[in-house]
Amino acid sequence: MEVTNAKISIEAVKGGITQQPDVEAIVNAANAELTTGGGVAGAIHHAAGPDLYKECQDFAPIRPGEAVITGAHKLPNKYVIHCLGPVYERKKNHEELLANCYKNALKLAEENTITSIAFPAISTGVFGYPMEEAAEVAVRTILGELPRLKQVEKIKFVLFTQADLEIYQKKLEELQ
Ligand code: AR6
Repeated sequence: MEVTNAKISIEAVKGGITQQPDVEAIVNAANAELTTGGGVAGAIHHAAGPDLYKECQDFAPIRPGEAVITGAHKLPNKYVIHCLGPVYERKKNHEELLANCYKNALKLAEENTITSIAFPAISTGVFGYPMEEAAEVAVRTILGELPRLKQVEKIKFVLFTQADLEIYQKKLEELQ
């Protein structure tokens, strides 16, 4: 699945976030302390090695919706952009905070002249955000940011399961 808007391509793929050597930056679904954690964060820290944790400690803690950038160490990428997604709680501002993750990650990508970036489905694991709702926020926010992007040319959504991939593909078709 690929959506092309002028010179920016957006695609959804099935896979692991640490196995995306074709992008300059991968996004981490971090915790506030920027420690190893599980899920995406665990996989990223495991693959990057202990120096990533050391570099992260200068930036911690971060708040929900915030993003910080580090090197990627042993990963096949150049940068890791760490976002703290919101914990899903009904009637709270989780939607705005999740959108801020995508906006702030893209802002850092632009500031660092990054041309390609891969996002996992932030907040949809331990933080309990339903995949369907999270995909809507992710895709809508990214599409809304496209006119502001001058450096980024390629955006990938990396989903862990076929079911999650199909949800994203449907959203990309609906919202483009
Ligand atoms: N590659 C791509 N997607 C993955 C991978 C992977 N290697 N591993 C899991 N997913 P989560 P959150 C999917 O829990 O909800 C951590 O422990 C997973 O199926 O990683 O933002 C941190 O330390 C799910 O759809 O992130 C935080 O404390 C999605 O990625 C907390 O969990 C996100 O799952 C963050 O929770």
